[in-house]
Amino acid sequence: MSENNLIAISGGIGGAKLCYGLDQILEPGQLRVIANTGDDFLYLGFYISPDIDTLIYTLAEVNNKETGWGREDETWKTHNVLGELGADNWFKLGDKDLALHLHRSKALRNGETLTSITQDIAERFKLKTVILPMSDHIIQTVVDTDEGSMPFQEYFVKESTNPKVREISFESKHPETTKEVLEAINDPELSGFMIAPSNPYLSVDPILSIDKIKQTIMQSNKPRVAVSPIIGGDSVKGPTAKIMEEMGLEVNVMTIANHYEDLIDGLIIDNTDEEYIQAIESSGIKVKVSNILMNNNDDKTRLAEEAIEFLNELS
Ligand code: GDP
Ligand code: FO1
Repeated sequence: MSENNLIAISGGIGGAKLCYGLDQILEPGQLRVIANTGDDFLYLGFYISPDIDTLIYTLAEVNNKETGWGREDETWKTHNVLGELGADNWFKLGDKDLALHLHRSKALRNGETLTSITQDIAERFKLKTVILPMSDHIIQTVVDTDEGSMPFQEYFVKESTNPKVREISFESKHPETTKEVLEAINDPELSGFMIAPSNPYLSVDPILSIDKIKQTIMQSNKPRVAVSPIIGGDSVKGPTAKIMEEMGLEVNVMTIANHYEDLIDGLIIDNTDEEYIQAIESSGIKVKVSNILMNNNDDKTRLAEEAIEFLNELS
């Protein structure tokens, strides 16, 4: 695997599974993940960056395997006391997790960038993969629903994704990326791009909403492959399928192919979705069929190996 230098574009839970597999088989520094920060928000005065943290905890193997977010062996003393005090505790911060938020928030207040404090935290967790926030500025995913417009975490956690989604937008005074992201995309040694199986609308689109990221990727002559987050007409976890229905989209891999049509050269779909091969290939996207459900670490490394092989075939 020494010749592979990859960029993965990822949200948190689903995307982190593939990133874990890639991280396991690549050499240190060969994987750079451009991470979604559209979910970031200020909560109890702290800066929370859930997808970056999910990626760090997952790659460091300290993540909570049941929820997909937060840390394993967590305690909830602060969360419980916040409840007793009548303070906000709808967004559950474990005690260990909270230490990270305290540390990062102080660094940001002292003028550090999100990119540099993320790099510092990743090094403390001994990661061999580089996690690059999509931006050092606030770019807020806003969900317009039948119950009004709300920031992402209010929709996702406070309202438990119950409101019906009408539109998703990304609000920012500075919709800019970082020099680190652009350098990574323009690296002459780069082998290609992998779009991880994250929620396309809520986790990948915020990254692609930054014009300079999308344009620079489109100008690159390196191959681009996505792994479908939809299997057999449903999402594996989370509200992807529900949101697709609410936005009037058919819940299948063809819709995922159409969504990424101008961006990707190849799409990896599940064995159960073989019937879509022809239709997707006629839209100009090459298809690889595999078992893309990642139930354990072996699944993650096997799928990562297959995705790299596919990327190399397309280069
Ligand atoms: P994020 O979008 O990666 O931040 O995490 P979410 O939990 O919001 O979305 C998870 C997405 O990943 C959903 O669309 C899931 O269907 C998808 N996903 C989760 N686990 C797997 C998996 O094992 N295989 C595939 N192909 N997709 C997955
Ligand atoms: N997701 C929830 O559904 N409920 C929570 O209370 C919650 C807390 C939380 C704390 C830290 C963190 O890094 C993530 C957390 N998440 C929680 C997940 C978060 O909402 C993510 O943005 C989503 O999983 C989408 O990627």
